[in-house]
Amino acid sequence: MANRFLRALSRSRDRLSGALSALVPGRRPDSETIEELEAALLAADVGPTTTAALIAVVERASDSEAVPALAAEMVAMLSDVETTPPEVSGPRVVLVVGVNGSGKTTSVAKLARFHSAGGERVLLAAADTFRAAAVDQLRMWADRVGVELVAQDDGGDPAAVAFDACQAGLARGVDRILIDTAGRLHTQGNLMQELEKIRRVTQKVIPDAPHEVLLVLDGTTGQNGLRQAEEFLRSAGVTGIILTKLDGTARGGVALTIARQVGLPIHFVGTGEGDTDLASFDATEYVHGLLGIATK
Ligand SMILES: Nc1nc2c(ncn2[C@@H]2O[C@H](COP(=O)(O)OP(=O)(O)OP(=O)(O)O)[C@@H](O)[C@H]2O)c(=O)[nH]1
Ligand SMILES: [Mg+2]
Repeated sequence: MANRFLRALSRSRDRLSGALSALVPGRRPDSETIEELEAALLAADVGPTTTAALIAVVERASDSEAVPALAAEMVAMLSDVETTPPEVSGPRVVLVVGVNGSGKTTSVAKLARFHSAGGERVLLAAADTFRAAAVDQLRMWADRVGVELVAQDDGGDPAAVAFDACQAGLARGVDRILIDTAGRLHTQGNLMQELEKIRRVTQKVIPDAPHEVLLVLDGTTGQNGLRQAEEFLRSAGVTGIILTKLDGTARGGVALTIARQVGLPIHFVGTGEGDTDLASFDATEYVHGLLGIATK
């Protein structure tokens, strides 16, 4: 199967390729080669601590093993934090959160398409009531993808929309309820409380909801995005990441730092603006795409 991350990671791969080609099998990497690799990893947005850990592995590797050792360590870092979403008997409630413009609404549409294609009945909740246009945007996607939508005419209160959506989803027997929320910064206390309120009202209908809280992280924001992830993890109980906009940036290395430093699993990667531009995460495939290793 073709590597699904290949196109989205092309610029990241370009950034690493020079340094990787200097790691020749049968020759111990000299200090210049190591320095070049270190600079390339940092430039691809692998953070300093994670880069140091990777360099240590390359330095310890035997002459013929530098690239495979680097790849194996990267895969291990990403796999360490992998989790399987909990088993759910009724509708699975997924809350989608993140800062403004990170790609939440588009990701909700992509997830709707992905899970409908997998045979699920999906319902969207338009709980971004901050802007009138946000509801229209989600409605457009719901129509295009062919899934149900719960919204309130006048926008309404986000928690009320989430509540309605859970009730409707339960009554209709849907498999998955995806709640789109307004963009917010972790520093906006009132908006973070609003998320908490959304959680609470979903629990009134479905006691163990939300089953997943997905943080949509814009892959082009680099190390800045990591702070966001840490803060959202603390205050919004994030369970996993959707890493968007990797196409068109050379910062694909950030995935490693998210895993190692923030400790959150990446569930999906956004690879473009269309509703099919979503790839479920696979550590080996991702690393092979990043390092330009052919996937068998
Ligand atoms: N290239 C690319 N663009 C993306 C991706 N995901 C989202 N976008 C674009 O990013 C822009 C913002 O996307 P939205 O889904 O509206 O972001 P949002 O987080 O819902 O924004 P707010 O609701 O305003 O906070 C749009 O132009 C999307 O097409 C992606 O994976 N790749
Ligand atoms: Mg939105």
